[in-house]
Amino acid sequence: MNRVPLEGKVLSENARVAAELRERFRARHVLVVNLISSPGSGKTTLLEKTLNRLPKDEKVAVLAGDLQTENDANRLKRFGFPVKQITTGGTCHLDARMIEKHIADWDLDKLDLLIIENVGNLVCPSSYDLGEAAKIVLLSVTEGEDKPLKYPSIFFKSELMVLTKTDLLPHVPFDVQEAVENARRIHPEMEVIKVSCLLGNGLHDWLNWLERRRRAFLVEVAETVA
Ligand SMILES: Nc1nc2c(ncn2[C@@H]2O[C@H](COP(=O)(O)OP(=O)(O)OP(=O)(O)O)[C@@H](O)[C@H]2O)c(=O)[nH]1
Ligand SMILES: [Mg+2]
Repeated sequence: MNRVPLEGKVLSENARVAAELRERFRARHVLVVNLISSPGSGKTTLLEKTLNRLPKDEKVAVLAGDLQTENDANRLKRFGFPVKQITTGGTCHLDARMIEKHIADWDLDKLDLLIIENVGNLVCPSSYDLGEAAKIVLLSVTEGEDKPLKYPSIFFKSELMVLTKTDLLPHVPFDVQEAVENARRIHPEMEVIKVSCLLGNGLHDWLNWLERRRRAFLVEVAETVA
């Protein structure tokens, strides 16, 4: 079988469903962000800290993707917001149909923010549009500052890079400036936030970014409607 045409078909079907989802999210004023990183960079930990700090009446929900286990959803459900796990079986990324299926019984009018934690992988998730407004890439300081150059697609498509685990900087030979320069060689407008979930550093900047991004999204939606 010829793999390329089949892959093209899958991606164009995904793009169609993602476009429908994007329209629905915009119509209901739900900002959707898609968190992508290699396994273990700290996506769920960042979300734990985020949910812990958000006001209890914040209209936020989370979809967490993994090949197996409900572990991440269980970690995140403790904060009282709607959370669902998507277990993909063997698939190394989430796709738009999975999102469509898992939000089917959620009332989007009751949400302002939907955070998707993608399957830990720097390659496959970058090809699958989920109808999100923004992709966010996480890079931890233990991964090496060359990763934006090695995995350019996800750095090119993300508007924000969250540099995680900065508390480990004294213990690893990681050059922050070089990592940021590499990310901006791939994507010159890349915004960067440095966080340590262990110490709490940078979480304020991250929460501010989410708030600013939501305001920009609402303006963008209003301008399209007008
Ligand atoms: N030192 C340090 N460790 C951290 C920090 N954030 C996360 N970790 C640790 O990194 C490991 C992986 O964190 P997770 O949040 O599960 O990572 P993830 O990206 O969600 O992993 P997957 O969902 O499996 O891809 C855990 O042992 C965390 O405790 C941090 O800021 N500093
Ligand atoms: Mg996780």
